[in-house]
Amino acid sequence: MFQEKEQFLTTDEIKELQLERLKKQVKRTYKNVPMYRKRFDEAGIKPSDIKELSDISKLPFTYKDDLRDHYPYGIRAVPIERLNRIHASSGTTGIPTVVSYTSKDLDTWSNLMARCYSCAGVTENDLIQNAYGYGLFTGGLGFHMGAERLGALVIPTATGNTKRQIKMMKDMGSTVICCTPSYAVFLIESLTEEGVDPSDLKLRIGMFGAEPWSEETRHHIQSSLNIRAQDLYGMSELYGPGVAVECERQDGLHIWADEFLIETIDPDTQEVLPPGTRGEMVFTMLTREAMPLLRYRTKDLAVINWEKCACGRSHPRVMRIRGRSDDMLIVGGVNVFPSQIEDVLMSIDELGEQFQIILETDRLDHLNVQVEVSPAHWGVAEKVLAGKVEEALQATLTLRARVELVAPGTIPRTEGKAKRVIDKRKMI
Ligand code: DLL
Repeated sequence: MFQEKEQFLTTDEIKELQLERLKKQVKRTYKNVPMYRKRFDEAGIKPSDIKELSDISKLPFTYKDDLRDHYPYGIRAVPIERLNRIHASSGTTGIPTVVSYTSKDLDTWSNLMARCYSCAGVTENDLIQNAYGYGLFTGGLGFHMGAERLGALVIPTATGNTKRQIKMMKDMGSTVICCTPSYAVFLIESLTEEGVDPSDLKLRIGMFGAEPWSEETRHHIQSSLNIRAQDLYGMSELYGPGVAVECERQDGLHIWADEFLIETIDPDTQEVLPPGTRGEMVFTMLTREAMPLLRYRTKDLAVINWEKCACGRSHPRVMRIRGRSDDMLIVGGVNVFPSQIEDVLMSIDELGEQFQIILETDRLDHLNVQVEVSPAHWGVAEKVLAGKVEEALQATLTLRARVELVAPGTIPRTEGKAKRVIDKRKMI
């Protein structure tokens, strides 16, 4: 098992390491990052005020906008000459969020990703097909470095070219597939089209993340491919993939708490919430050299569970991520998460896996859900089916949705993160 000791640290050991590292990191950050020094000074805080873990609540938050304000090289505690790599994610504002790494950071990240594979049950004997995007996106290189660090064989197919993807999977005998859950769903469809029987493949584990996905989608992927579908969380600001992963119990994602200090807060009042309460995840990176983020506001909403897992690990678990506070749709005053709609749609057998949410407004907001019917049910009693879907959505969302059933294969597929929502209200 890779980094077995780190995977099985006890809660006391984790807390001790966290405090030691937090003190050091706060000192380094104050000394080397002008933005933090200014904020500490303005708030009248000194690094020596951090005496115990709960003192973290004295520190200022860091926001995505802080990274954009420091474009292009971002918040940095080392000179550019010491950087070894950058990644970037494109935002809606047009200014990319750039993140930077020293060679030690890349080493830490590789270890974290290798630990994730290992925790999910992947070993050095596996053949890992990596279908995440290589490039500025952290998915491709993150999964790649981790696979190499683990000592496995990595097949860097990257995104797209689904036919070649399937050919490699068959010919090489890939045992692990890494991609977004929405691409996995598309792969399943493509296997059927190509006439490939999943039982002829050697796949045994899938490592899926980069977007929210439902328990129903997990069942679909697991049963169609006959694999274990593991959830993995990360974001570019926190190295990339590798922050948290499910163990074989599939009962929450273990956050590697010796590297990431997690808090949950009420996004409106900014108050720190007790464990077990749903809130916005806020992360402090405990050892990152190049871009040491303190109390980074992720906007991802989740519940954290500090109870020891049945697998024996004590790293706290983030229970399935419902979505981001900025993904939440407000339709006629009602809060709706796209993942709630996904849950409902995926639980109805007659429907396919692809859907789109279209929001429109005249004076009132309208929630339209376009969903594909499964090939076996297309053209059969559609009115009855549409009524059934509308009723199921109303029961969960407490909101009326207009359902449009469409033919299998008509909603555009994506190779990376799925685009589920078209908000025409913003286009007026
Ligand atoms: O998506 C890094 C990554 C790559 C994670 C591959 C996992 C696999 P960003 O592009 O910066 O980085 O997007 C980060 O994606 O704040 C979440 O909202 C969402 N996200 C990532 N993983 C999950 C997950 C990568 N397992 C943003 N479940 C995050 C739900 C996820 N949402």
